[in-house]
Parts: sequence; structure tokens; C-alpha cells
Amino acid sequence: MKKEIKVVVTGAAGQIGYSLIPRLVDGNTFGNKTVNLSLVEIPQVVSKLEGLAMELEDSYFPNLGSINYTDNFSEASRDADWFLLVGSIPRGIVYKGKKIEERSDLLKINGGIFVDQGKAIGEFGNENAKILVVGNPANTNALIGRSAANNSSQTWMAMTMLDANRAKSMLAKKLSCNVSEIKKMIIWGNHSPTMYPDCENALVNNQSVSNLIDDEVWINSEFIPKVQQRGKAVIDARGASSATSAAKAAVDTVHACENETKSGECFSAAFYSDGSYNIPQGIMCGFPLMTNAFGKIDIMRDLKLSESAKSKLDLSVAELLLEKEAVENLLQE
Ligand code: NAX
Repeated sequence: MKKEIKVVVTGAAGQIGYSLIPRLVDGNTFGNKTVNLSLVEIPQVVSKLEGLAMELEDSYFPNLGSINYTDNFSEASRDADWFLLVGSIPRGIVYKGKKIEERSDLLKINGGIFVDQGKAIGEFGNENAKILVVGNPANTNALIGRSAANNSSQTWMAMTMLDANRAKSMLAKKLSCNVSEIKKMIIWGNHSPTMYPDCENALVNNQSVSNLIDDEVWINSEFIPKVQQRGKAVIDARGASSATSAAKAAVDTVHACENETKSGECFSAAFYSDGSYNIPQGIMCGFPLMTNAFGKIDIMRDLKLSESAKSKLDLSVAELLLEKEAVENLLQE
């Protein structure tokens, strides 16, 4: 097994980057491997990464290998094993003289970034590289990047683990159990307020969480909307978006991909749809995923969705199809 791993992180000088990057070299996320970091930022702020590099050196991380920082994504991509694509242009920013308010504008601007990054990953990233898109709109950014990369041996995902972790926390409180007891907590669909957090398939002690809770009103009018709106609730309370929990969720996703999934369990991320669960092919949709003993990630295909679950998922799938339509000109296939 490889003893070194090269990890590219974009948006490295941002909020999530500051919480995430130290955790990549702490000996837990990648186990005993030496982690070589390639940190990427836009030209205006790339020099700030010198400070982060100094802090990493000063933090006594025996697993820390080299630290490079650059505004040249292609250069950063060379032979990288993992790409954590956190950087993106947020809503509300003035970009080329225009305030970006509409999701469609956001999709187009970030889409352009993900075309270039995808091409570089396909060309320069390692065969078998894994790519986790965190920057929003994460699912569609990942779809664009994957299409531009055009490299079928690489695995693209978008992050829904934060939503899954939020759901676990709410369910654990409701059931007075520990978050670790909740298995198969899947977020279906888009990482957006249409997502479907599935507590029918979620298990505690091999029993369906929705059966254990036995309160459809609470599930439909408290649990699901609160998971869907949790990001906004954090912004309202903190005056800034979730960064520590987002960083932890990115680390949890990497960990789930780097280690074989225990029999009967699965984890949550958006993955390229192949028609499973009657979800149309060709969108990046939240699915239950598994990692096999050889590190290959695939969809778990044997869960059942009730009619009520299907109708909730349909809404999110419809949104993903609309997003796809809005960026059709950026897709190669
Ligand atoms: P920040 O604004 O603090 O940081 C973003 C950083 O990305 C900035 O430093 C910016 O210079 C950089 N950047 C922009 N374009 C870039 C490019 N082309 N190449 C490299 N770097 C680039 O945002 P932060 O709070 O760190 O959030 C980052 C992204 O995560 C946002 O898009 C946010 O919406 C998204 N989130 C996604 C979540 C998920 O579950 N998928 C949850 C948390 C978060 O909201």
C-alpha cells in the first residue's frame, strides 16, 4: 500500500479550509500515510497561505509531508490522489461588476471554474483519484467537473455528509441515543433545501428509525425541514456559514472512502446516477454509497423507498435536472 498521499484543497484560505486542512494531516483521516498538501487559492489571496503553511509546520504533525501553495490549479493537480474542491464564488459577491444573487448566475460562474478544474484533474490527476466537491452548488459543480475531466477511472462525489451528520444529531436527540448508533443515514437528492433525509432506511439497533420514532408529524414537519434548513439556521446564529462541521463532514467522507465499508452499512455522498432507484442517469445525486476492499466506491442498490419517500426525492431530482439544464452548454456529454 502507498505510504504517501497527495491531497489538493481549493479555497484553502477560506473558513472551511482553515478547519479542514489541519485535520488532513492529523494521522486520523489518512491513517499513517504521509500527506503532501497542495493548497490552491485565487491570485488575490494565495499569499495568505504562507501563514497557514507556517501554522501547519508549527503544529507538530508527524504525518505532514510537503506543503505547496499556488494559484495554478493544473500545477497543483499533478499526480494528486485526492481533490477537495472547497473553493467557489459565494452568492452575494460582486463578480465582474455584477452582484450575484440568482442561483442560475451562481451555477454559470462556478460552472466555468469547474470546467477548468475538471479538465486539469482528468489530465494531471492520478488514475483512481477521488474528488469531493464541497463548494456550492456542489452537486452540479461536480457534474460539470466530472464531465470536463472525462476520465472514467476517477471518482467524483459531492458532499452531503454534513446533512447526514446533522440528521444523525437530531435523531439521536429524539431517540436519546448516541449519534454513532444511527446507521444508514442517507441524504437523497441535492445538497439544497430540497434534499431528502431518509429516516425510513436509517437504523438504530437494526430497527428503522422512523418506526422507532413512530411520529410522522414530527418527521415531516420538524425533522425533515430542520435538516434542510440547518445551514441557514447556523448562518443566522453565527453570522457566518458552517465551517467546522463542514470540515468535519469532508473528513468523514474521505475516511469513508479510504476504508472498506462495514457489511450492511453505507455512507452519504452525491454520486453519478446510473439509473439506480429510477433516478435519471447523468446527474450527481445523493445516494447510499459503499467502499469495497479495493477502495472502489459504488452505490448500495438494495434499499427500499416508500411512495412518500419517492415523492420527496422526486422534488430534489427535478431540481437537479433543472440545474443540469442551466449548465448544459458546459457539459461535454
Ligand atoms: P469562504 O468564502 O470562507 O472560502 C472560499 C474560498 O474559496 C475563498 O478563500 C476564495 O478565495 C476561494 N476560491 C474561490 N474561487 C476559487 C477558485 N477558483 N480556486 C481556488 N479557490 C477559490 O467559504 P467557506 O465557508 O470556506 O465555504 C466554501 C464553500 O463551501 C461555499 O461554496 C459554501 O457554500 C460551501 N459549503 C458547502 C457545504 C456542503 O455541505 N456541501 C456546507 C458548507 C458550505 O456552506
